[in-house]
Amino acid sequence: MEFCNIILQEEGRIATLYINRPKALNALNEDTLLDIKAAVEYFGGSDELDVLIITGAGEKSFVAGADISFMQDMNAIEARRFGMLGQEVFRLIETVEKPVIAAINGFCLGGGCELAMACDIRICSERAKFGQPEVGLGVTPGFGGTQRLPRIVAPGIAKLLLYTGDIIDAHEAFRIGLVDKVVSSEELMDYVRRLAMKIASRGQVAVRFCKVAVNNGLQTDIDRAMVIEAELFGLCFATEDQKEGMKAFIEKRTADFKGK
Ligand code: DAK
Repeated sequence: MEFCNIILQEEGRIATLYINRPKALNALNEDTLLDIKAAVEYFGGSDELDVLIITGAGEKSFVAGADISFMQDMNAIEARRFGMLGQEVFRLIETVEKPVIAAINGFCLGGGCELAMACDIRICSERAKFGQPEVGLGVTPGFGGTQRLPRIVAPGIAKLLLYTGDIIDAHEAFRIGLVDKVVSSEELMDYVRRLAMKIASRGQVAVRFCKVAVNNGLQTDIDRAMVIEAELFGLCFATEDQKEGMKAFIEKRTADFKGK
């Protein structure tokens, strides 16, 4: 596939998407969002790929935000369209029925933090910095930040970050629950690849159903959420993976899942 501003690498059943505009600290313009959209659609539709890792090319940045130069002279209609494109792409990441892991290697600001929040799991290096600095530019976050941040961290902490635009370090991001693990810069990609491979070694129908159950269950009340879980749990018993997983346990061997 041809992309302008990303690199998509495949290794076994893992795909790694590098946002690749290091000169602009990987800031997101329209072309980059369209590249990400095409790559996620490809990943979602591929029978060969189980887990997607999203990271930033270069040493310094995951994504330093939406591209300020690109947005600067937009009128209201253009800004609305750009906001809706970002929302659509990030919602696609959130709803694609396969795990997506953010490997956050540096600046994770504005649209970058919003991209990371759309991923299922966030692992960062000790060098990572997080924030929603949009109010300092006279705008609100536009790619879902006002909605996902208070769903991930406590609402008061989300408002603290949104109202001040303050930048926090990796350990503070971990403390408030914005990231799930902090590792050294040198370790980051190895750690995330090992995590992706571990997830890919499990029954993939079940992994995907877990994503659906968590995401859909969080959108509704607990009684309806339990029904969602029960239906997906039941459906697992229509898969070869369930037969193989339980047979392998009884036979004291490692399961050989086929994702069917
Ligand atoms: N956009 C465009 N270029 C950027 C950029 C960005 N977000 N961030 C960095 N760059 C560029 C810099 O302009 C510089 O380019 P040159 O001058 O070399 O050509 C290059 O990357 C290196 O940056 P610095 O020289 O500034 O590097 P430093 O190490 O000194 O500083 C920094 C790193 C990350 C602290 C600093 O670059 C910075 O503050 N960047 C901006 C961070 C930021 O404010 N991010 C939030 C962006 S706003 C909406 C839609 C979307 C959004 C909102 C509304 N609607 C449609 C309603 C989303 C908004 C955002 O994400």
